[in-house]
Order: sequence, then structure tokens, then C-alpha cells
Amino acid sequence: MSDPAQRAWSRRDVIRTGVVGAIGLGAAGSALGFPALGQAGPIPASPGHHGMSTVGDVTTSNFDPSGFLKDFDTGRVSRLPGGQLLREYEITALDRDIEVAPGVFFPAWTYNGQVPGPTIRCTEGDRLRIRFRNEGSHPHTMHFHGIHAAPMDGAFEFVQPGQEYTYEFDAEPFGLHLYHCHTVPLKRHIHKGLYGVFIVDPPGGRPPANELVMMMNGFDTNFDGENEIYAVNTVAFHYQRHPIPIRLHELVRAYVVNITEFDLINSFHLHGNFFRSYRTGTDLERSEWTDTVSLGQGERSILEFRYKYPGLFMFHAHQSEFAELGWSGVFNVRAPNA
Ligand SMILES: [Cu+2]
Repeated sequence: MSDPAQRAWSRRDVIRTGVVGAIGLGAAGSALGFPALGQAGPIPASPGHHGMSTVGDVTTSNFDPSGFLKDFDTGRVSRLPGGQLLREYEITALDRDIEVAPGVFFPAWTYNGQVPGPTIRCTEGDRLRIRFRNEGSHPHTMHFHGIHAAPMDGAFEFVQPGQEYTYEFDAEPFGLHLYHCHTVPLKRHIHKGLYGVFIVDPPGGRPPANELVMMMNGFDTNFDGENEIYAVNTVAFHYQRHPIPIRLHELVRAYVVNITEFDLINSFHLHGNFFRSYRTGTDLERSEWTDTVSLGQGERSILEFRYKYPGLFMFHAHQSEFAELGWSGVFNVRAPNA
């Protein structure tokens, strides 16, 4: 299986012939209905019936990817004696089975029971205090990207099951960051689901926009060291079945982070449009005007765009294989009174 083409076929075959059996869940029938190559056909009126999608839907009672797009956790806010804003968070590591495609469950390790974990949002200069409890079955940490003291880095102080640790630091620099577990073996702890988006707004904020958080991730459902399912925000094809509504001409700001394990690179490609890319979001000057951004693991970019035409527009990984294995969604661009 060293030939990449053969490996790709074997991954698709696993899914087409029954991912459920392949991952040992024993439930009947595969939820993923992939077409043979070349059968995708024209863009349909209803994206839910696109050939490249799933049959059925996941249960969203525990985690709803549509809600997650706009779910920003700004913490419990107070003022320190010197006047600095304090944001306090409670984050708990929990083992939990999550549904990554209809009927396909993955035995995840989670922050607060969800993958990705809560999107932590603050403004540059705020003090963050994160009380981390480990109620999982393995040692874990929280490693934040950013500038902070060594004991707050979450790289060495492994928090054992039943134990807790408090991370406290001033949020800097502003930009689009992430946090994740930094316990070894690292790729196992990350790919099991211990990661989240960390947004530090510039003082004064960014211009008002329709803001969306998108974490590109993947799941190795049979633990063979490669992903069988790809997504933004965990659920394969979710935004194809549930297109993201946006208004014609409105400013859309997507916070795109790549945490995908096992693959060297992932990407975001937008249809019928171009976006301004602010790599890492640490500079207010755009770095690119393009329609595709490629990101290695841990890289991220803020993308800003407005739609000139109404209708359904796809967004997806430009790695076609990832797109066909779940990392594919649709924007539904509506005129103001439509
Ligand atoms: Cu861990």
C-alpha cells in the first residue's frame, strides 16, 4: 500500500463498502454514499442531494456544527484590581463518542465534550485564567499558541486523570490562534479531538461582519494512521446538507484553522468569489487576494469576502480526495429580501 493512488482507492473503498464495518461498530449500513469517480454530475438544486454527500444526518443534540460556527466563548468577565479585564474559563477533558458522519461514531477525547473544543475569544491584553480539569482516561494538557510564560505553555506539566491545572496569561498577540493538548504521543492526543480555536481580537476589534469559525479536521476511524473522514468542524458534509446562509454583499469573515493530523497540508477553496487572506490574523493588512489558501497543521488564516451574486456556492478542500471524504460545504447567498 505504498502507492498513493492505491492507498486513496483503498480509503474510498473502505467507506463505499461499509465504513461502519471497517471501524468495528457493527451497525448496519454505511451512512456515506459516495459516487464512483466521474459520477458527481451537475450541481443540483438541492445540495443535500448532491452525489457527493451523506445519506441521513447526524444527531446534533450534543454538538451542532451549524451553531458552532458562531459560538464564541468569551468567558466569565470581571476586572482585576489594576483595571485589567479578566476572563475565566472552565475546561474539562472528557472521553466521549462523537458522531462524525451519520451513524459513524468516533471514540474522541474532548474539551468540554465537543470537538473542536469551545472557541475561546478575547481581546489583546485581557488576562485569561483557564481552570483545566482532566476527567478523561489519559493525561492531557492545554497548550495555547501565543506569547506566555513557560509554566503556562502546557508542554511539560501533564495533568493526570482526576487532576487539574490553571493556565493564566495575558492574551497576545492579536490574531487567529489555536489550543490543543500537548501530551505525547502528540499526534494521537491531537487527532483524538483535543483542540480548539483561540481568537484574540485586536484592541478596538475588527469591522462588523458575519463571522464563522471553521476548523479543518480529519478522523482516522480505523486507527491505521490515516484519515477516513475529513470535515470542517467535525461532521462530514454537514454544511453541504445544511448550507450556511449569508447575505448578498455582506462582509463575511471566516476564521479558518487547520488541525488535520496525518496529512501534511489542507486547504480552503471558495467558489464564485475571491477572499482577502490575513495569515495568522496578526496583521491588519491582507496578505493575499485569492480563492484558495493552503495551510499546514497548526496554520490558520482569517478570510474576508463578500458575494456579488446570489445562489449556492461550494467551499471545500482543494485536495479533491478530502472534499470527497467529507470536507465540502455550501454557502447559500441570499438577496436582502429573499
Ligand atoms: Cu491529551
